[in-house]
Amino acid sequence: MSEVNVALIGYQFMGKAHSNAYRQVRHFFPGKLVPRLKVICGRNQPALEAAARQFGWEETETDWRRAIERDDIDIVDIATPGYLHHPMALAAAAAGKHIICEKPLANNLAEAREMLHAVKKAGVAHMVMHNYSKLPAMVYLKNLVDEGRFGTVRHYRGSYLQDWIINPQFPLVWRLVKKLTGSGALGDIGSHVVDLAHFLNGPITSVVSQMTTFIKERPLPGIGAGAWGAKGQKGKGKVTVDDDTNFLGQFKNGSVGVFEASRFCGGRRNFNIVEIYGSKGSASFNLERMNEIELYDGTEPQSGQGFKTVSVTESVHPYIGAWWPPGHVIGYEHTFVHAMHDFLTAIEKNRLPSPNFEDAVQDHFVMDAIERSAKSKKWEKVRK
Ligand code: SOE
Repeated sequence: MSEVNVALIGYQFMGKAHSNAYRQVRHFFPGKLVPRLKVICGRNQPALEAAARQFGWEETETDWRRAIERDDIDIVDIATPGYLHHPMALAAAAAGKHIICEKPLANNLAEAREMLHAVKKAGVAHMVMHNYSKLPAMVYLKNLVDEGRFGTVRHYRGSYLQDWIINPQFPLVWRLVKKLTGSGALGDIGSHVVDLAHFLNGPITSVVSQMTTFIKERPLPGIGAGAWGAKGQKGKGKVTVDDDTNFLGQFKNGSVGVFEASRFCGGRRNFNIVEIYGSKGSASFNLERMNEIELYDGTEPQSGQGFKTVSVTESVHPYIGAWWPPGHVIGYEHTFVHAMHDFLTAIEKNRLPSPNFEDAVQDHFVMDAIERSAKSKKWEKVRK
């Protein structure tokens, strides 16, 4: 076994999820490379030190460039707001580090392309944390699609609905400011929708879309607004991204797609659903019931037809054998453990992890077309 030293940049929601994954991965998925939680980076020293103690990081660093340039660092993990992904990935690639980057890869297509070019030139491993393709149910579904279980796919549905900013008094956090996040619902949750669609049903070739901002301005957050110079300011600021994005898509395989990404669907806390309808059968998945998938077999005798619920908790299901006996369910955080396992295995075997920056650029091609269509009000081709 050998250790790989990690520098994690970011200590909030994703910093917590990634830290947990590094600590858990080798307890459940034995492997040669063992991640060492070497240094965690952030701007606020007291909060950073508290996070280091809570998550078990050896050191803290408030200058992310210094962390990236350390000779003893092997992996740089970017878990920051989107506007920092591009400069951090370019610096990490130039320093020859393997890179994990939170989704969406970048704030726009041009940045994403530069990041892909940089990691290819550096010859380092690279993965984008589209963690939902690491769900046992999603890998199981992909296997069924690839085996032809559903026949010719005709109709694909992908919806990711949340409701955390329905209240107009919710402050203007970085995810609502274009220069910090690139786009709103589209990049944050729509990127998951696109990535899963690509993973399960192949390339999307054209789209028509609508992008809506319901609440045009919000109270400035007293704290954390330093990133864009509003620190401590009172009053309101302009929302500059989409709250709700819907689009239709045409897949390369001839099937059609219906997609939604919204933060304004009350009661939907993390309602990420996938439905696939083919000539021989169908499937329906809901992240909020992530240990189950509904399957319909159209080849059964009519008297026995109907959706059945499969509990994706058997040892033969992807990743499950490392965890618990059948019926002992797993959770959201396990998807990050699976991702870290796959990333470390790819490095061990000197092959590209997935999903990687190339996959993420394919997602950005689609998101770029969605933004063009929202402006043109016409179908737009996904331009490579
Ligand atoms: C949005 O609130 C969010 O945190 C996304 O950014 C994550 O990618 C998703 O997994 C949960 O919801």
